[in-house]
Formats: sequence, structure tokens, C-alpha cells
Amino acid sequence: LTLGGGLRKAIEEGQFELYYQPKVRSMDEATVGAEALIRWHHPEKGMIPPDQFIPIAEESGLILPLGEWVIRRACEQLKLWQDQGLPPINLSVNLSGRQFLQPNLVEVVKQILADTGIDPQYLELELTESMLMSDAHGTIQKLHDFREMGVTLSIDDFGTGYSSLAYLKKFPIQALKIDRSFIKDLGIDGDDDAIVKATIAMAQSLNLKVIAEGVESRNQMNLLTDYECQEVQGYLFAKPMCSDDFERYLGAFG
Ligand code: G
Ligand code: G
Ligand code: MN
Ligand code: NA
Repeated sequence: LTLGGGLRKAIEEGQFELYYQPKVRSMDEATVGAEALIRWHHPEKGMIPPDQFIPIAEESGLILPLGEWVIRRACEQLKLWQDQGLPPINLSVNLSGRQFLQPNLVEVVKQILADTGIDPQYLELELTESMLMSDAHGTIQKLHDFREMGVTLSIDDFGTGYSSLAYLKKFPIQALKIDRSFIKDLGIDGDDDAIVKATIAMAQSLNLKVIAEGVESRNQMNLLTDYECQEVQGYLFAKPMCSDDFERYLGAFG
């Protein structure tokens, strides 16, 4: 499978689409946000999942135009939903490592927000632990610039990387997304319950919002509500959906 060659053409021809997965508030199960997830509709190979082409886009550097397209498309969609009078939601996008290192990333995001007329408070950027641990020059400055702009920053896949709790103190982060590997056996494997409870308690005392990922069962949901996890995301509520389906969902459950 040689996807690399097709990637540039795919960007030019607009073969990508964003899907949206609801983020649900535990208290009342209202949809308060969504995560944008990219899909590639390949003309011959059909739908290709991001796991298969994001690494190639990273290697080739095409992640920069592609990543920029994702942020712009997400903000344009958010604007459409706001103009339709749908309940206000926060929309998060995943950043890749190389994209985060892009020196003008802050300017790119600022320009997209200005072009689309989106209030920065509705945009959330999902970072990974490795981006924060890389200790690259300018990381802290970048995070503070985003914060100053009013964009929300969260740590994705929390607990799976080479993590240091020091960065929770050092960096201006607002939310932790507990990786779905800790949610899978909640209520079955006591270690996972202990880890999830401890993460939530720590987040609460640091004033960070916590989101549990990969919630698939009512039992997991009940436990997470007990543990006072503010928000959840997972197949129990909905899989990632195309914009039309998400719009209907938001109309019904927003
Ligand atoms: O549903 P799912 O198959 O969408 O996503 C698989 C992986 O691809 C996840 O780790 C997710 O974070 C990543 N991913 C999805 N969309 C994007 C995107 O727009 N940019 C980046 N960098 N990663 C994405
Ligand atoms: O790495 P990141 O958290 O961005 O990845 C999101 C990935 O998790 C996407 O591939 C998305 O489709 C997937 N996902 C979302 N909800 C669930 C769920 O409830 N169960 C499983 N197994 N995967 C999920
Ligand atoms: Mn994510
Ligand atoms: Na994750």
C-alpha cells in the first residue's frame, strides 16, 4: 500500500472529511463538545483510517498543510453550527508532533480563528504527553501564547506516554483525557479503577477538567459518574459521525 504519493493529490483534490464524536457531560448527559477526527476517502481504496496515513503525512511533512486544513475545516463547521442556532459546543482537534513543532503554529491558528469568526474559547487543541516532554525550544511559550489567545489545551491519551507529572504544574493545560485503555476494564480490573479515581482526584485539585475516553458500557458510565468524572466520550453515546449526522445528533441531544 503506497499512500504517500496519493497524499499530496488528496489534499489538492479535497479527499478528506472530518467526522465528529460527541463529548458528553456526565451530570445530565448533554452534548457539550465534539472531537474532530479526520477520514480519507481514497478514490480506489475507499475509506482509509488516520492511523494509516497520519504517520506518512508526518514523515513527508504534508502534515503541515493537512493539519492546517483540519483546523480550518473544524472552525468553518463550528461557525455553520453556531449560525444555525444549534447549542454551543466546544470542538477539539488533534495535533501531531511535527505540527506542534511548526514555528508559526500560533499565527496559523490565530489567522484561522479570525477568518472564520470563531471565538477562541470554542476551540480546543489536543496534545500528547510526548509533545510536552520533548523539551523543544519554544514549547512553553507556544502553550502560553495559545492560553493568552483563549484557546483550550488538553492532554490526549493521558497516562500512556512517558509522562512526568511535573508538566501539569509547568504548563498551562486545562483538561486531561484519560486514555481508553484505563476505561476498558473499569469495574473488572481494580487497578484501573484505582488509576482512574486517582487521576480524577488529582485533576480536581489542580483545577483541570477530566474526560474519559472509550466509554462503551452503562456500567463504565455509572462508575465514572460515581468517581465524579465531568465528561465522557465513547461508543455508548455515539461513534464519530459525518457532519450531517452529528448535526442531527446535536439537535436531539445538545
Ligand atoms: O477514529 P480514529 O480512527 O479517528 O482515530 C485514530 C487516531 O488518529 C487517533 O489517535 C486520533 O487521535 C488520530 N487522529 C484522528 N484525526 C486526526 C487529525 O486530524 N490529526 C491528527 N494529528 N491525528 C488525528
Ligand atoms: O487518540 P485519540 O484519543 O484521539 O483517538 C480517538 C480514537 O478512539 C478514534 O479512533 C475513535 O474512533 C476511537 N474511539 C472513540 N470512542 C471509542 C470507544 O468507545 N471505543 C473504542 N474502542 N474506540 C473509540
Ligand atoms: Mn484525541
Ligand atoms: Na486517546
